[in-house]
Amino acid sequence: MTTGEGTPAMEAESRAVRLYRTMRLIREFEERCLAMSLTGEIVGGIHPYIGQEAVAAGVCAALGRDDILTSTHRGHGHVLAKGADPRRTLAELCGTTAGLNRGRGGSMHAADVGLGVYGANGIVGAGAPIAAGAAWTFQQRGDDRVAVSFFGDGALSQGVVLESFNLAALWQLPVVFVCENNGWATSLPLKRSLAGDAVERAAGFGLTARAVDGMDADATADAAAEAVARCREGGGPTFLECRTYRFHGHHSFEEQVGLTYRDAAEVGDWHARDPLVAQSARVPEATAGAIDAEISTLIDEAVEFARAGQAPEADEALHHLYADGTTARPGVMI
Ligand SMILES: Cc1ncc(C[n+]2csc(CCOP(=O)(O)OP(=O)(O)O)c2C)c(N)n1
Repeated sequence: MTTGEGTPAMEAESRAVRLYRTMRLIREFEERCLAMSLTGEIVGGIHPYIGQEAVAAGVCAALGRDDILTSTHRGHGHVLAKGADPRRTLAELCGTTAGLNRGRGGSMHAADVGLGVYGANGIVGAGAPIAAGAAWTFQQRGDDRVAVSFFGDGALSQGVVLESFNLAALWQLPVVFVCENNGWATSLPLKRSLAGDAVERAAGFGLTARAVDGMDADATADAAAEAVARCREGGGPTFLECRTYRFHGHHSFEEQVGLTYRDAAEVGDWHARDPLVAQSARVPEATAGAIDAEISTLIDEAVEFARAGQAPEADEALHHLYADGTTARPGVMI
């Protein structure tokens, strides 16, 4: 459990400690996933979130259990920060029936609806209208729940994202759009894909909009808390441009291919601002050490759990595609 609401013992912990635990969990999870994708245990590889942990941790620290989020192809960090079980998340990535989605979703479509994780998503920008739709439902029902949509800078010119901005502003929906601007969409730098400025673009739709240091978990958590409070008070949507960086390639296989589109000095500059190192400096050394040991054990257990899983049966491939009782095609009952 790593969201804003936790056990009584966790409530007593400082926000700095909780942020560090979430970030350490994501970092270690992703490092193991990288290794497991290179050995083929995770088929198809992953999009590593390493370097961006402060965004998922900071934003999810502002959310309660009933709030929801939509995620991206680089989604493990969001899923874990909202409180998903690392064992079942890793099992999902390994395609086993013990996974969050019985192994049907994999890395890019891991979801845990009960926790408000309305899915990682392989389609760039596709989570924005889902989050806006959820926010519309909350508004119609008079709930004070909030929806968050995470997406990358590459989604900033996706039509469906801009349409979501428009309706969110028009209807004052309780949604927070979190753009994780890591400067690159695969190998395309943002300066070659975005006309104008991201914050000004969102403000042009009538959204409250601001840039945030996405390498600083505290700053991100503060900005998210303010945005979420505004939503709950009926003050409408917010756009946060979280400036961050991915430390690894776009995809785990990129390093095997050895692509070199990013300048070594640029990569080095961002590494020097490692958000996990910055956050560890904000918690007592002994506490950080204890969390590191706790997470290491947790991830060992997750790896063991995932490795022990079974692949789904081939003749069940069409199961769980539709709600119970719906017919996929004549004669095939799901
Ligand atoms: C609609 C759509 N177009 C293109 C792609 C191919 N694609 C996958 S990831 C990606 C780059 C996304 O960049 P960004 O949104 O900045 O996220 P990041 O990878 O930096 O986290 C692209 C173009 C896709 N998955 N969906």
